[in-house]
Amino acid sequence: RNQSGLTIWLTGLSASGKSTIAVELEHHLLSKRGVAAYRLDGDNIRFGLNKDLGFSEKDRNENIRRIAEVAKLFADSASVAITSFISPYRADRDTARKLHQEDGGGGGLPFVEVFVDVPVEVAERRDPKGLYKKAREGVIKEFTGISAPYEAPLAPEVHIRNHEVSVQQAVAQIIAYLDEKNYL
Ligand code: GGZ
Repeated sequence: RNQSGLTIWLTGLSASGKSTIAVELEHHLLSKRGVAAYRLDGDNIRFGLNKDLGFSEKDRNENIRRIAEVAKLFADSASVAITSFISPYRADRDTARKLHQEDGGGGGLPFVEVFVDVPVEVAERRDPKGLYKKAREGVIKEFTGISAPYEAPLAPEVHIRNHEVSVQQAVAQIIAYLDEKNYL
């Protein structure tokens, strides 16, 4: 098995299903493969390390920069880091990728970008937390997909059309890629 770990970077709109996939993927890696996996998400990052940050473009840039650094530490410790953040800016995701792949003498760490793709109409119809509604009403400003940009990945390692598949199928798609690359 790849001794140096890797980062699986989920990106997609609010309510696209990133967290659900991340939870199932982590569980699969731990229970079926015996691989140490650790999830970074809003609950353990935005309420802790990044509680000083909001949702302006500048704060999102910094949010993603710090998350990339932390994910790299987990990957470097031979864990599979699974991040689930909107990460709406292509440049930020590319910086996260470079941070992993640049060779610090050890050949770099694999960075697997997973686009959790649902049309914004689908995410807005789901609206599990009522955030899209608040964004439409102007109560929440700069809401991704409504009043702030989401720059879709151009060449993600894995592209999940998440309104068309089950969570098990989504996880299987990611695992198939990891197996193909011999990352596990
Ligand atoms: C987007 C927002 C916003 C704004 C609060 N725009 O569905 P959720 O609730 O649980 O996930 C969203 C989460 C996004 O945080 P991230 O750290 O993933 O964003 S980023 O990568 O862009 O830094 C949503 C909630 O926070 N939320 N305000 N304005 N999502």
